[in-house]
Amino acid sequence: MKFVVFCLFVITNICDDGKASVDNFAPTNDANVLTEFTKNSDSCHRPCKFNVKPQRCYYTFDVEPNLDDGTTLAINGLTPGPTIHACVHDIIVVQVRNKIPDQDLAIHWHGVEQRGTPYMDGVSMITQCPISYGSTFKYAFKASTSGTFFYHADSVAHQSDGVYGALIIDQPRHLEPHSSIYDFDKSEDHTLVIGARFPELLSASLEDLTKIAPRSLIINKEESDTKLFVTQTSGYRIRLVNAIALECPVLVSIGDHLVTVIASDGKPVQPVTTGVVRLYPGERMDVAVRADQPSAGYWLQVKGEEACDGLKARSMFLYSGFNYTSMLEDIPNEMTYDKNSIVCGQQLLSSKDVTSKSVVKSVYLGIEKNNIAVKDNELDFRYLSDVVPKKPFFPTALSLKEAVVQINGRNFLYPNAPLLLKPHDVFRDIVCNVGEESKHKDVQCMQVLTADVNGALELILVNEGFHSNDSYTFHMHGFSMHVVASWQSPAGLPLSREEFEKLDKDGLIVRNLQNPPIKDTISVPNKGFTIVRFNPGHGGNWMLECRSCSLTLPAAIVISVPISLPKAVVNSLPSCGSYKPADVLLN
Ligand SMILES: *[C@@H]1O[C@H](CO)[C@@H](O)[C@H](O)[C@H]1NC(C)=O
Ligand SMILES: *[C@@H]1O[C@H](CO)[C@@H](O)[C@H](O)[C@H]1NC(C)=O
Ligand SMILES: [Cu+2]
Repeated sequence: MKFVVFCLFVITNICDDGKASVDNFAPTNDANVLTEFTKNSDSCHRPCKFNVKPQRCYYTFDVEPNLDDGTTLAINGLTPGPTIHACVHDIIVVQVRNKIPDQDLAIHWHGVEQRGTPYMDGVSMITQCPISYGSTFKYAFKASTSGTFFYHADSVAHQSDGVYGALIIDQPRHLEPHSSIYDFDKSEDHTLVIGARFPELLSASLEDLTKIAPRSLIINKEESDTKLFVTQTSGYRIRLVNAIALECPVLVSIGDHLVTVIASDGKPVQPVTTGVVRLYPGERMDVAVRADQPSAGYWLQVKGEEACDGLKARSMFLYSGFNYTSMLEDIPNEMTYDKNSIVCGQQLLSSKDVTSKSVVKSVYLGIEKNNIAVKDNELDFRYLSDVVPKKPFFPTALSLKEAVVQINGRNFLYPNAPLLLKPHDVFRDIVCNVGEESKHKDVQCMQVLTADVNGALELILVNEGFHSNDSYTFHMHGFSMHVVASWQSPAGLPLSREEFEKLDKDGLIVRNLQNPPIKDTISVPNKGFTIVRFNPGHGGNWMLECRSCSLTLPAAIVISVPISLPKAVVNSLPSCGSYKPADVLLN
């Protein structure tokens, strides 16, 4: 059994200063130091020094089909999109232009807490109106904590098609708890974003996404040609991002080298050294590796699991002076490892002890794959639009052939109006409270868990496993969670709610309340559970979602922490349905 902990987040308050323009948003106490900036993209990529003025970092993302291959979407022509580099306290401003014909878009900043800017979280119909074809949305948010993050399209299909990229927030080196372990932190060269390629555009295949299997894995842009240059005896920090949306954990190893894991999901952990690490979809891991082997070229290998089983990618890990021409023809040996030596972020310990706060509310989330008895035409898997009925707001499957993953026996229903911005416009009869889903007769309802800004929450995610052998990865928006316990039945037996509650009552479930890993992305093992605790701390509507579960109907809940947004902010944001006719859009 793994244990985990819980701790109290520093609660700062909202930065709403009532200014109407989103671009002007900035915590008031910082406003005077934000004068220095340029509009060059990457203008913020600089060594982060102590006591230096924060900057505004400007980016423009044009998201459009890549005409060269016809099977990907690209940002400014690239998959992955540009890496955002900032220093902690900078303001990141990204102007997103949707040029994907007839589709709606939103970009989510994965791992960014959006304290005070919940409307910048990038979830269509929850935190914003989707960005319709031909329109632009300007995201602006504070780089409030340092670490390795990434961004991706809100839609699983758009993310799978290539709309993702790295987001690195640095801090002065002396503040990095593990900087003594490595010599160089070259995030521009040593960030590896792992993606999957598909034979066709998922977002153009609305009929049945579950039939489309990934064809290959890529590291940054390449299946096999990314190069990392190192000099002998030096130590390097390498940032790994699993940017795949499907349930594709990946294993990563670097030739004959050991790696020391120093951070998981951007948060420092007690260092652990191993030959191979596993990242679940949406997870990030920072590792330190020393070039302590004979000077040569080595293969950094990535091996897919589950939905990506059998797929591989590799990069060259090259000692300076080594002529890698010979490696171009080389096929590396199979990655070899001892299963017990695989290190996952969730089993690590936080590098700092956390302060536990007693839990106000403990909530059971039973996850199970169920056959649901509905015909295709009884379901509308899309958002509802008041303005253009049946316009596909959000690419997702339109037919349902297989069982679906549910939380407490229901699938999430996106509301008819953006919940955060227009809560009073949301139809009341689509809402169901988490824990009381059975009162709602439909398969889909908007599952809401209302939380108090100061009330520590415990979420018990039990993957019951009566009808499935799959494990699921969940991602929490807005907060980092203390993963206080995680367990999988060694006997391979399904776990019912009654059995879980009995185990817990009998004191057989040990929670690590001292130094649990602090994560935004967690794995819930099949026939097992993961227990997290967190203090909501800041208002907003925050999704807890199993992205990989949602190729048909979404498996998610929204955690609603009361907030009152200034009218001026709400009015300055685009409203839903402000569509333009299709052919005058992109001249
Ligand atoms: C690297 O090796 C190849 C073939 O072995 C050779 O043709 C090439 O000139 C070498 N490159 C350098 C920079 O030495
Ligand atoms: C799960 O695994 C067990 C044991 O291997 C097998 O008997 C069962 O059919 C599997 N269930 C599903 C839904 O695949
Ligand atoms: Cu996220």
